[in-house]
Amino acid sequence: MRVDAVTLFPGMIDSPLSESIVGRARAEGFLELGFSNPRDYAEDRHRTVDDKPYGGGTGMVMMAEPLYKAIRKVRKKNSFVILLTPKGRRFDQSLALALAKKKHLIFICGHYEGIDERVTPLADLELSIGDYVLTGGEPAAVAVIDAVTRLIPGVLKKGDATVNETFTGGLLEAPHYTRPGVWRGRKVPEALLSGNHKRIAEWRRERAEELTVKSRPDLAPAEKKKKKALK
Ligand code: 6GU
Repeated sequence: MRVDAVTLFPGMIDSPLSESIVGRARAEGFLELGFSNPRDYAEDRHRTVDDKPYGGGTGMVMMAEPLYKAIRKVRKKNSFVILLTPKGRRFDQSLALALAKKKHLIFICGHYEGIDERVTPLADLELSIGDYVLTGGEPAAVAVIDAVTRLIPGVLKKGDATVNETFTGGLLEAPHYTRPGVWRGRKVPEALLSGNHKRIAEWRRERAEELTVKSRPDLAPAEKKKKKALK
């Protein structure tokens, strides 16, 4: 997959996505990540990319033309253009799965108070990563690119590593343990040491349901919630 980020601060995206699994996915060619900087398309000698908002108010607004030219530089026929903004649709795992099927993603990262509204029709999707405000779209681009890259076939070592994970099955994942069997007096749950695959699967299912009801009741199936509420 090809991904281009339109950003004034490419280092905020390039650096975190050079580490770990995504860094390896880039080195192995699963992900090709490029950048287009609106600053390179500024038209005055100060290379200005932002200006005061019409109608007054605090903060600066990213100007349409440098942003437009930076997008035009990387946009192709098959590009899917995503504008990162706290006003967008909330990102989730089902959206990550859909985006992982695309050939080319372009992420537009707004900064300052926002971008000139006339650029927004260039986007196929306006996307937010949650109900809080970041200084800019870059950390959101990192989160979305990370979540999408690990779903590209071949990126994760085990082909089925994403099948049973948190959110894919609609439940949070059961807890994990590794050696030692007793750590500072705390034991690994008996079921996991039993070697009985059916018992282990049942234990994981029960813990997943319990955890989901407790930490994310909004994700829990209705009948589980009712049962819990009556107990
Ligand atoms: Cl995509 N951008 C900004 N600036 N803040 C956010 C966000 C995006 N998603 C959540 N908060």
